[in-house]
Amino acid sequence: MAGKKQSSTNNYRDEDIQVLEGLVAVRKRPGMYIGSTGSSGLHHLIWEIVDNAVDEHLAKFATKIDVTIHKDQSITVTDNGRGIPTGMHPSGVPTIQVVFTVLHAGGKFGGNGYKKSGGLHGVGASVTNALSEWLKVAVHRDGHIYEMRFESWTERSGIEHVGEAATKLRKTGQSQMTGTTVSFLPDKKVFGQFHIQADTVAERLQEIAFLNAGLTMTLKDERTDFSESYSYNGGAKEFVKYLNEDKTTLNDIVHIQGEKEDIEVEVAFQFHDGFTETIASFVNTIPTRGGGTHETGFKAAYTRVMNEYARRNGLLKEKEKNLEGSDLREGMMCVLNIKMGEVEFVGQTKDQLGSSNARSVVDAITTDKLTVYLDEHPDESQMLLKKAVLAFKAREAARKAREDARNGKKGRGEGAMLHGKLTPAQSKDARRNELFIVEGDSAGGSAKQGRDSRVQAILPLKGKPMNPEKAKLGDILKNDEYRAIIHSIGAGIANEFDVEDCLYSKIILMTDADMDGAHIQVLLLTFFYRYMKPLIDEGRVYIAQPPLYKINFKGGKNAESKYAWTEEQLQVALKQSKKHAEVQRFKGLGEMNPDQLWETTMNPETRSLMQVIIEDAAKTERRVTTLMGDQVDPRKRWIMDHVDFTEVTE
Ligand code: 1YM
Repeated sequence: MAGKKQSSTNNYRDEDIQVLEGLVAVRKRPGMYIGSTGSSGLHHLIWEIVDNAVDEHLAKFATKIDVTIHKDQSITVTDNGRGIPTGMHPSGVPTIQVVFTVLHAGGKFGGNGYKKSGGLHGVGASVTNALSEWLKVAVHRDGHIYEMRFESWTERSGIEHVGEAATKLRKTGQSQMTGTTVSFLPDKKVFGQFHIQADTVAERLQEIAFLNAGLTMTLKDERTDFSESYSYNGGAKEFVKYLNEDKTTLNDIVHIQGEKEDIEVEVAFQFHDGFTETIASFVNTIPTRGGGTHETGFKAAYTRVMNEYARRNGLLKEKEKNLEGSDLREGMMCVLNIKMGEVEFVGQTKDQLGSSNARSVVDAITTDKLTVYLDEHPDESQMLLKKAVLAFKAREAARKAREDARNGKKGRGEGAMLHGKLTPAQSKDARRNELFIVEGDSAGGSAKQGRDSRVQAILPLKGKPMNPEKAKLGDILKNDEYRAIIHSIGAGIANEFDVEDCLYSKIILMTDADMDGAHIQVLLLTFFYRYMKPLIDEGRVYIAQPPLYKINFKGGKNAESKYAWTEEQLQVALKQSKKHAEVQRFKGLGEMNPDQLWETTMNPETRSLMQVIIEDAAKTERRVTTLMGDQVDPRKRWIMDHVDFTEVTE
């Protein structure tokens, strides 16, 4: 037995060392664990802790989660669940210590209450600890209060200590309540001078509340005295109502709920008079922006059930083709939330549900419930089907007109739209071709001369396009700039848009690096989002990254110049050269000659492009409406919250 004791002591040491290495790794490469050390990564620290509290709700124990942002920007998250177990872990340290110092520990060894957790997705509370100056836990459980504190610090010799236990697990009082409180201060050494954004937190808490009927989420910001509480009994249904708030809706919200094979499914959807299809999907309250098996199951069932209904009721003749999913879902606002155990995420960014049983379960439940719903609501069903038939016909007609135009036949007036603005690429290969939409004629001129004419097409725009969020489709079709874009892309617009017909693999927005350029970008992105969304969904929209500075080195015969895209690059370039340098801040693309524009911004070998993606469907939909729509108050509030007016810009 002595031998055994010896070895268990050794194990404890081994384990301890491993633990330290784990957290040091997080410090060394935070991006690997939280994506970035910018604002998104900073807020990730909060999500990790909140996720554990939400898991405790999913395990059916917690009903309330409170988040407080303190004046010093430390954060406190409290839940009223069972409290993290306060016993010893087999490795010889308290379980609480393992939860906060071992990577991926969340929910792995706590027993069976944790079935429907997002645990595997979140990298765990230990990451929050690793990137905090300090973190403390208080657990109310079994009549006692237990506390423990962790700290990160650097010895004078330079040795780093990351998220180490700074106290033992101590009993500090008595309590008849149960629950967990975690407080932490994000480390400035990691995040610099950071700012916790109250409304980013509020939005996520509200989203969680929508997705978990019966869970109350509260937020208190002690910096501003803001406080809010979110609690919804309608779940996904209320979420859809909220998302469609400013829209003209066409039907009552359809709400589908069911459980099968231990997977809970909740879907709510409602149609509006726009064309955009928004499916905000979640697994255990975690957004799955890449979609996945649950979305596939829903879409397949929806398409099948609607077509079957149409045939049963004579709305589709025997000879007619089935209606396509995209036609049926035009203008659909949908929230899909499932709760399941052993979640499997796939895809490069792990934001896609891979679990195959989710597909069949969501399909089966949607099929059952939707069939009943359609039979009970014949008027609505007919209206939705007629709408899809119209969408289908419009798309087919538009496609035929485009084909005719391309084959030299005259479309109905469409051929006249081909004006001299676009400089096309020589190649007709859509898989290789790129379209540059360029701000201003002078930059357009440089781009034309500098481009690779085989595969790069240039479309210069004059001035600012109109705000598509405030315009009607009719106005857009009359607008010269938008007409030129629609025609150049060649795939129609709105409900007639068909990404298959798009003539380019990449649509690249190239604007000046100033306020006007940024504004044009936002207007064009709104246009693509509202009227050609499949282009964004397929990852075909990009933003060019022209350099911000040109550094002209003087002296001697061989005067040379360099470019810098960031302030840091500029400083490095200046330090590296001993020659006298003159820094020029680029005011616009037009200041570059064709060769320079090619080299810095257009050459696929040397350029860098920013790909436009939709991270969170619900959030994007809300943001576009707030920032681009016609209501002024919500926009003002957002701007006051997000824009730092002390920053001096030229
Ligand atoms: C404010 C953050 O972390 N709550 C929380 C965490 C746990 C439990 C309850 C819990 C889980 C289990 C059993 C179980 C966690 N426990 C663990 C582990 N709120 C917050 N509330 N009893 C309590 O998994 O069966 C990790 S998280 F692993 F220790 F069980």
